[in-house]
Amino acid sequence: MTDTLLSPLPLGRTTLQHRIVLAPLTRMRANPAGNIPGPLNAEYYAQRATPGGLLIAEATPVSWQGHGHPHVPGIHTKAQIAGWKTVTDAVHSKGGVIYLQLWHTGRVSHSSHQPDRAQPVAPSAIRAAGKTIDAAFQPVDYETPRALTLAEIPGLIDTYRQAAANAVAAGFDGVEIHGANGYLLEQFLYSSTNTRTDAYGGSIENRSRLHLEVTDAVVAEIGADRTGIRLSPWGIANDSFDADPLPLFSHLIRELAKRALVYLHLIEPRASGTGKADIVRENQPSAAEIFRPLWPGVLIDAGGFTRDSAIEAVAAGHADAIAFGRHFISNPDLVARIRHNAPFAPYHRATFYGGDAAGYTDYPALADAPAEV
Ligand code: 8OZ
Repeated sequence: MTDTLLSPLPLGRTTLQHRIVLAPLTRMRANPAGNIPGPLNAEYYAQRATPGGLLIAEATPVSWQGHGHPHVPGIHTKAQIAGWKTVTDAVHSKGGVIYLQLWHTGRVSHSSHQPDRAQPVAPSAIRAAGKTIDAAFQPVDYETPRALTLAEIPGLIDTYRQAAANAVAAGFDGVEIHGANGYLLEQFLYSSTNTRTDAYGGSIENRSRLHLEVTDAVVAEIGADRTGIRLSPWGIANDSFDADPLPLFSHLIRELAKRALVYLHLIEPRASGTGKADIVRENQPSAAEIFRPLWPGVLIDAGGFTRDSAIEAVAAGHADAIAFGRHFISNPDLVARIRHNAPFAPYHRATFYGGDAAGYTDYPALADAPAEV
């Protein structure tokens, strides 16, 4: 039988009942006192949970140093673990499966988010172009980061290992390493942000090293069958750029394939960087189609999918599952809408980041939608 978007998919220690995935989405609605998830976050994720459906919870810093945005939940304190436990319990009570995305923002942080207002860290002291937001949601220029010393790298890797252990303690079914979108790991990977001359810079092997060492540490802690990774080949988010992505990602994905991870999650180049705007880059290669032959395991694909293109991508075998972001924000019952071919409700970009229930938990499901007149 041909695989379809609504057919089951074995994934690590569980079997998904369909292949529609909630993409990891930054929403900046944790309690800012301690960056702790709470009841509103539990309600949001539970609204999107379905029996055997995979939710990938938002990018979550592995340490205080990893933070780079206001009101983002962490996974490095006891209170955060307890907060996340209420989220995973709410999702599990609806039969859902939930992974946590492990994050370090690197150079695209800002000193206002750092302990003791320290300089953000990065592979090299190269500032990102453009602006970010400070702890008060005000626009500020990026700062020049401090290059991490070689001696700091084992400790950095250990923060990912500890965060994975914390995620499991918080009830997550697994973790996804955020290796994409111009954050710390991708800063190591890309030639434009990594000019190091040690074992973590220069050759493709060296620039891929941190991704692989972080992966190995997480796998050793919680198992390859609970460890996924997200990559954005040809990505341009957060002023990221690589001179020659094809050999770079071919090497990295071949190496990751040896680790038999639970999944590889790709962001299509056509949608890279669209978290912050409705831009679609046309005429880009399809990452899933290019890298599928290198990846024997489960492949999740993301980036501007519609119902039809998601059905097609799975039926054609380009991907095993499809992650939806923006449409899952405004359609808590996205899975039911896809099942019944019901229209998607439009999303409101102004309420993506920060705020309260408005634009977060108040999008109605179809059954609660006001009747058409
Ligand atoms: C939008 C705003 C802030 C962060 C990503 C975690 O791009 C993010 C993010 C997106 O992966």
